[in-house]
Amino acid sequence: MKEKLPKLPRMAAIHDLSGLGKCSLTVALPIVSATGVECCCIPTALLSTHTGGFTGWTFTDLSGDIVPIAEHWHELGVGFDAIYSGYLASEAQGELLTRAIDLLRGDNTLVIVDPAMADNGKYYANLGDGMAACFRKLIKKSDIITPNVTEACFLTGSEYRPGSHSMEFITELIDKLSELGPKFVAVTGVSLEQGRVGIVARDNRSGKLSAVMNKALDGTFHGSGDVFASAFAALLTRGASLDDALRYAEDFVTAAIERTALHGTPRHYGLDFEGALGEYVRKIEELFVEGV
Ligand code: PXL
Repeated sequence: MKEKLPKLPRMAAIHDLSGLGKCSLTVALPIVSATGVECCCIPTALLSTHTGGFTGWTFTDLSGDIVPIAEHWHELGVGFDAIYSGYLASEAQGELLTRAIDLLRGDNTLVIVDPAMADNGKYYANLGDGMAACFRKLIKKSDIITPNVTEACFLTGSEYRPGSHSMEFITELIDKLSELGPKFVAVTGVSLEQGRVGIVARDNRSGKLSAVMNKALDGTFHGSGDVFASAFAALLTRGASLDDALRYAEDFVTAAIERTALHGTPRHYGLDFEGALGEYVRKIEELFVEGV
């Protein structure tokens, strides 16, 4: 038994809890924990399923709890190394999240905003341009954003283009997104050539552009963005470099997509990441000298 371990990194994860159809908290909690980061949850809504590909879902709005939970944690004096948010159940939640971030953020807290609202050129059910406006405000509070190509277009008022994408188009999107203030922009679902898909990212402090690509499978896998963003956010919180976090999160999401296809799982049920967690955890051990 070791005598001492370094402090466990701590993240506040502010997302909805959709009971079936893996996304949001049902993805963030297991992946963030497996990455060796404490995951403190603020559930923003409770749904029976997510809203993509299902009908008749139940919905309970938990907006009224967001700020009181953050206030309680603030009063307890608990520090957070990261705050990670995604899908918003209403436009009004943008303002509540801004208040929660203000309450929980310290000098060195990383704020990761995944503006989960759209894919394949379309907003998710019941969402529209108002949500893009709401995320534009929230992004002003963030250090890191992880939009997919559709979300990047909606946030910047650009016309959506399906792949293959030119690097020029993607860097233009990154330029416009950077005007909103984040230090690091990672655009997901980018296909620079047929048959390959991945992430193009830029560190705005150094100007360094990185691209991480893997083999693409046909069609859309629901929840891929949430699996990527959860692993990426957690790796950064654990202290990984941006390049390492991109590579390990992208490889993990690719392995999870392959397993989903092999299982024949309906696409709207989300990614079968469970069986890919073991290898992910073993691989990231190479990155961190100290255990958790
Ligand atoms: O994965 C994004 C997401 C999160 N939460 C809910 C959703 C969606 C996408 O459809 O409906 C409730």
